Amino acid sequence: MNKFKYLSSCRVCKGYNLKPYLDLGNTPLSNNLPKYPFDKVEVYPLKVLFCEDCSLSQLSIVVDPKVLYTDYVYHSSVSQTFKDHCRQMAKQVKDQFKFKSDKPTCMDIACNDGALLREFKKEGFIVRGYEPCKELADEARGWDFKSTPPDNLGSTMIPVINEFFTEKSSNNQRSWIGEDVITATNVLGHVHDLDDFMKALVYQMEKNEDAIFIGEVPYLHTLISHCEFDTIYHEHLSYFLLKPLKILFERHNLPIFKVEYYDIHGGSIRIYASKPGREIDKSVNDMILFEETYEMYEFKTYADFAHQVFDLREDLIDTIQGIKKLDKSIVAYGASAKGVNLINHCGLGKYIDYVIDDTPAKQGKLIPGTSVQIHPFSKFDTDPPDYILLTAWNFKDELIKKTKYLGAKYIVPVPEVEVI
Ligand code: DWN
Ligand code: ZN
Repeated sequence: MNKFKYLSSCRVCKGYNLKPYLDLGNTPLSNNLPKYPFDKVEVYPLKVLFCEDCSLSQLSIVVDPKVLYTDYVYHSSVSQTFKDHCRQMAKQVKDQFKFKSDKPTCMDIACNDGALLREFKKEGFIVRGYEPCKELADEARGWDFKSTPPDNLGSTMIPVINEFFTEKSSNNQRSWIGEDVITATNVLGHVHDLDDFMKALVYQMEKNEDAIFIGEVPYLHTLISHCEFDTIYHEHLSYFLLKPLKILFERHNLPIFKVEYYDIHGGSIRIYASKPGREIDKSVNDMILFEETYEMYEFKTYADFAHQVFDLREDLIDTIQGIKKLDKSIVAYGASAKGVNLINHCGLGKYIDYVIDDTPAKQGKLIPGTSVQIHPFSKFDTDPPDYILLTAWNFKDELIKKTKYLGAKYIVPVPEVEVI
């Protein structure tokens, strides 16, 4: 496959009424971090389309997943906030649902470094995972030869299939089917062939009448209302409201029976789905009504959003330029995918002295599209900044708590530019 292809129809309803509403221009891949300034950085179109039939927002292209996820640098467990969120989910699921066995099973799709699996394991679940990136799959297994005596490997290891979760890979793992709980946090938005994913899910749930699927995705209403345009990047193929998810899951006879909202990752919805039979919680209808009330099924909502993006971008550039005129230093904290996007789309590379990130896999690399280096936290102490740009604003409290002692001011870019 060429490294990307153009979307031909809506990935949920297969309709052709796709209307572009935001074009962020040719943009580097947010997590493909170059090692050297002269490394070739590929750019790809970054345009968002609105489906007038099912209201799914989606990118106009699909970048080859192998390009995006083979050497994947994002590690979920770097954030304590996210680990706490995983703990809340595991505890709530254990308390909320009755399982046949006192050792229920849980499988996490695209389990990254195992942040969620470990929390379900602590709650007494037998856990497994799928993860396409080899290094992350090894980390999720907790399979650390050095510290685990050979005869004790089994007790620490979590079985993880180093593959994408597809109908084919699911069918190949026949012995694995029948989980009580199947989870996928920040996955559905990354999947191009959603029907293939759903067929794999149906297959996985085939042998367990009471199986439940729990999926978490960034919520498009929050993205729009909080102007979180930097979360639009090539890994995020789709931007969900409940409505298109409902259409997709009902098409595969796995109706969504409950939905919850969480602040994590800038605002996310958690959907619960199962085979027909469970009572549909009022939260489902309430959210559909909410989306209708806030005109999320109207194109004009998205045309207005595009203007807000332009205004926020101008505001951020003015703020940054004003600070640089005072000859102050600016450091970005968080080489997040959204941060890479923000820096590129607003042309901030020339104003940022360096970036800090606590992810070892990101350190020593560069922000793509710039010559800005990513350093470990220790650089804050050897080269303290006047201002810290919170490029991982979704973890604002956690980042401020860790850096307060430096006495720097903070630039918060989203939902509106503020200096605190
Ligand atoms: O969907 C996705 C979300 C869930 O995560 C993926 N496609 C990619 C990724 O997006 P992101 O990189 O924008 O996510 P985060 O979790 O907002 O990125 C935070 C960045 O900040 C990471 O690179 C880690 C870094 N960080 C840090 O260095 N120290 C974060 C915290 C909380 C810290 O204390
Ligand atoms: Zn559609």
